Amino acid sequence: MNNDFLWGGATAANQCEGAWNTNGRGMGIVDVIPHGPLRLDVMKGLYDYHDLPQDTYYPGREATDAYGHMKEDIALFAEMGFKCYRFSFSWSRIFPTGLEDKPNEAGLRFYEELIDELIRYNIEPVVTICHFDIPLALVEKYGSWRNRKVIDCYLKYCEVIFNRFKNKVRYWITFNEINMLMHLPFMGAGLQFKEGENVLAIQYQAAHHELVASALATKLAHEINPEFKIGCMLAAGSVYPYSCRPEDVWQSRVRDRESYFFIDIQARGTYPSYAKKFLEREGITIEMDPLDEKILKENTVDFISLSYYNSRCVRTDDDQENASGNLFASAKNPYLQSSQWGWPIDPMGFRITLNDLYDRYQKPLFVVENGLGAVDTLDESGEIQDDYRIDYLRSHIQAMEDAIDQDGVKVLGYTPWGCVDLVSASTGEMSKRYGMIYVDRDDQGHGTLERRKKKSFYWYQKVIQTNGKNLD
Ligand code: BGP
Repeated sequence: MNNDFLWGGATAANQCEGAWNTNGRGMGIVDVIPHGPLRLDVMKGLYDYHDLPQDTYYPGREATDAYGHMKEDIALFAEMGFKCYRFSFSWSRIFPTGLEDKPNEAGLRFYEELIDELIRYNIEPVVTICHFDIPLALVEKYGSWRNRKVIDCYLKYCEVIFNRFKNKVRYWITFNEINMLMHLPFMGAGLQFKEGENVLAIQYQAAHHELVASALATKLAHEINPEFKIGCMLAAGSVYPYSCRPEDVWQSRVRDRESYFFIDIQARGTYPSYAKKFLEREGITIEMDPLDEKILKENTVDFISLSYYNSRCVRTDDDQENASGNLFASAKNPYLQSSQWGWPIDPMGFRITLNDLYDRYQKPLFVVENGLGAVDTLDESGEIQDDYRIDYLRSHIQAMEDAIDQDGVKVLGYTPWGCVDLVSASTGEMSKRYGMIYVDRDDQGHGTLERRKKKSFYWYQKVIQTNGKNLD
């Protein structure tokens, strides 16, 4: 492991910040994503949030109040020894509707204080510009990313933050899990669909707009500060064939390409041939401006960031797919145990995924999410003995180290997800916890918000101290 390896942790504004109507923040999509049975359909863009019942609980609005606990949380990260911290800006805190000419100074000041606090502890900020986040006004006015005009709104936002934090932030990620747009289109990209619309065509058009926005942001970033490092971000996890039946093997490639599609464009700069053929077969024509192809070609990313929770698996002899409880369709892999939420646990899959991505792109990788969502309970003395989480992290860090040391994969850093407990993106629950720091809050929004160190806190502290050598 290099000495400059960036050990840290990751969060995102939409799931931890709260303070949804504080200091001029406008509404964002997270503020209308409910807890409960309608959540999934809202996140898929199939249920209109305007129709939600009056008494709906929206867990993202207050979340874990990372806004109000900013200094306290960062002090704990520093105590764990973080070298970096990945977090996201809330777009609507800076441009409340996305349409203003001038940013909301109070919003910018909050992030400035946060960044200054990190720098004070020598923690490198890693900023996600858009993590499942868009001002709600842009959804209402333009239908979000389906409209090309949103590219300009995004660039205006980028210009402001790049200039403001020009000398303080080096690592930027343009869109979190850009491929989530295909799975949870409202949560991922603010897309909603009306009956009879061609959903796939809208998704690919919106994806094109995000890809052009990402490339233009990369261009702008490099103009403002050539030292900036700009990354894309993939919800990764290689797809295994269930058997060596050639059909299974082929289908696993097809599935992988559904995700690679995005990164192929962001890292290599052109629409891949398989995607052109696929769109042609589906009768989808993406509307492009004459300069789009040139923009994509000339402005590829500097690094590839990814989340890895599990591998996926595909079989062609059985329709009973998606048995894994995950958002990505997957057959159940009989060789793997699963988490309490049915997500397979596969550290070797992590090594495979890192190798697959590095072989394909030959650009540095940055693992910006990994971890185990689990229920934590306080014992009689108020301690949280989360050995299950330590086991998960240990085996995954080992797999990453194997990829680096044995296979020569270049990895810039590792930031486990939800280092301080936060609201789950898929379920809206607090009980699905990832953190090394416990937050006292439950699924209904009750609790003191008090922070408490778990056993994994001390374990990870030692991992960082020894630069990943001591994983015991
Ligand atoms: C990724 C997201 C995160 C995060 C994580 C864990 O998809 O980028 O925002 O939430 O997954 O998923 P969940 O919260 O659904 O357990």
